[in-house]
Amino acid sequence: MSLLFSASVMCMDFSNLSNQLKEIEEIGINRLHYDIMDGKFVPNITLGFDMIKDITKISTLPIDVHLMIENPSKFINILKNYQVDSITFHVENTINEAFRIVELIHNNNIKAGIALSPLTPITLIELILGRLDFITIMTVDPGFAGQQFIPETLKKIDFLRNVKEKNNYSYSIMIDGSVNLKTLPTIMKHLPDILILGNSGLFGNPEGLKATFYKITNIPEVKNNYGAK
Ligand code: S6P
Ligand code: MG
Repeated sequence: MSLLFSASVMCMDFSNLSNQLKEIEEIGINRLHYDIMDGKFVPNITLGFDMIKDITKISTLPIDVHLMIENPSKFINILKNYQVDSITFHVENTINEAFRIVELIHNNNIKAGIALSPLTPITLIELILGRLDFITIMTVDPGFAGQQFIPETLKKIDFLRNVKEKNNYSYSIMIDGSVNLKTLPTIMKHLPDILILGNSGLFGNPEGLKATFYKITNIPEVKNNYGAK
């Protein structure tokens, strides 16, 4: 297994965005995590669509969009014009159209993912798992950076790994929310595929991005899997 890291754009320092984008690529971060919130599905508003264009001028990393909005299907037709690698939407407000949305995303040659808020049971998406490229297990309630980790969510990873193995599915399991030096030894017991680093794990650390990421990748449980082929 080869563990990947994704950096949360909403947690970056916007006064220094282009340097931070370059630096995270240099230090070995593998992907960019781009949160879009509308103040309705979650009580916060974050990044808009247009900034993706500017980011792709600076960064070569694949961009994963995480939609935390009402009516996500309405926006796939906008996002298809941006160079994003994947679009993830939440199942909690799309239960009657999840298959349709996945198809719409795939028809635009974009990878499709579903995110689950902490309290959403993993069995809710069992029937659609074979069609997904990514599943995001939220380990905090969606909406804000810097929240407290919810360890009960980690058992969802075990379920997903089992189903994936049994059925030969190809999705990657992403962990989003409070991934940091303190929580990683516990998270790594469940062997996720992609870890999203935000405020608590990377950008909020005064030691700087390089030193912080070095520490993260040297946690023994991480070191054994990071970069492994
Ligand atoms: C939260 C959002 C996340 C955050 C990231 C924050 O709703 O989906 O992607 O950007 O998780 O990281 P942290 O470590 O500060 O919780
Ligand atoms: Mg997110």
